[in-house]
Amino acid sequence: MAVSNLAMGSAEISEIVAGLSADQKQISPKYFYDERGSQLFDQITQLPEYYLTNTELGIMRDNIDEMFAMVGKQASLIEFGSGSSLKTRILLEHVSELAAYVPVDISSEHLHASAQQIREQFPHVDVLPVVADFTQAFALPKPTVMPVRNIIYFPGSTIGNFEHDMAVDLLRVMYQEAGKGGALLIGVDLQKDADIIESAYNDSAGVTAEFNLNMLQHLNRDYGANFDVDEFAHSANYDEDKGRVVLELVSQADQSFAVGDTAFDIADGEAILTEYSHKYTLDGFASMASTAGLSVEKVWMDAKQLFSVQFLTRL
Ligand code: AVJ
Repeated sequence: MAVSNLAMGSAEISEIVAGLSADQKQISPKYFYDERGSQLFDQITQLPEYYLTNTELGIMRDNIDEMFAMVGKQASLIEFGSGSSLKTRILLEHVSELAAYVPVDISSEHLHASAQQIREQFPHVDVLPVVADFTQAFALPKPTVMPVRNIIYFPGSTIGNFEHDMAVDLLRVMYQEAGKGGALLIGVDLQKDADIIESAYNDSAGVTAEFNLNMLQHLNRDYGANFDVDEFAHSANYDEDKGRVVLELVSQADQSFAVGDTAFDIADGEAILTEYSHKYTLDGFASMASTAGLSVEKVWMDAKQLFSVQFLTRL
């Protein structure tokens, strides 16, 4: 079992080794999400300091009728990333007469389990899961009912994980998948007081620290690494100039570790970058979207303007 896991992960191992060989050691945030990491992320979304999820949910609840009016009837709702969230359920409950719901995820197991749950809860919805890496163009399934338009749904400010050029590339894939007459509904976290942002990534219960450190456990378990997890510490800082949170794992000693056959040295105080979480201004996001051929038609926010849900159409 462990051996076949390693064999299946050889492309990933090369990617991990390349990231750790760079001047700034780094590991992609996608390695947060093994089973334990997904559980920890669910816990994060319920932390009092982590304003993102609850604020976005509130924005959805408060504006769902207006959102439905913009989506229209007989649309195909295409969700980039996991399709089991509460936000998706709010949409499916209120957006009646959907032609189809198409969750797109790279993890087939997770995707099919959540698709099945959605089918049970919404038996009238044509649920057509697609296993794909959504950063690349992929083929859309043909629903039984011909959709009037495609709506790409990308909640959670996951767009914030991508640096500017990669975010534009991803928005271009969405533009393309939306097709003629298509639109995007996307959750976008906003720039705000640095203390609010830093607390969201340095919670008092230490869940985010555990989430960050779990990445090393995940690599030890599934990718033949041998990190001494106790010798690393969680760090999260908001870089106000760049408008992004930088998550790192900081080495607590001069030490070495290996990933598969490749050995690495890391100095005391040296960091491994694990995640960027970009925060946007409304103008900054609109200009990034326009580079990808998209125009912001509508922005919904909470009263404190912490978070936004935005409706974008093709220019
Ligand atoms: C799922 C990428 C939106 O950036 O806030 C939460 C991930 N990292 N706490 C975020 C995360 C640390 C989250 N995203």
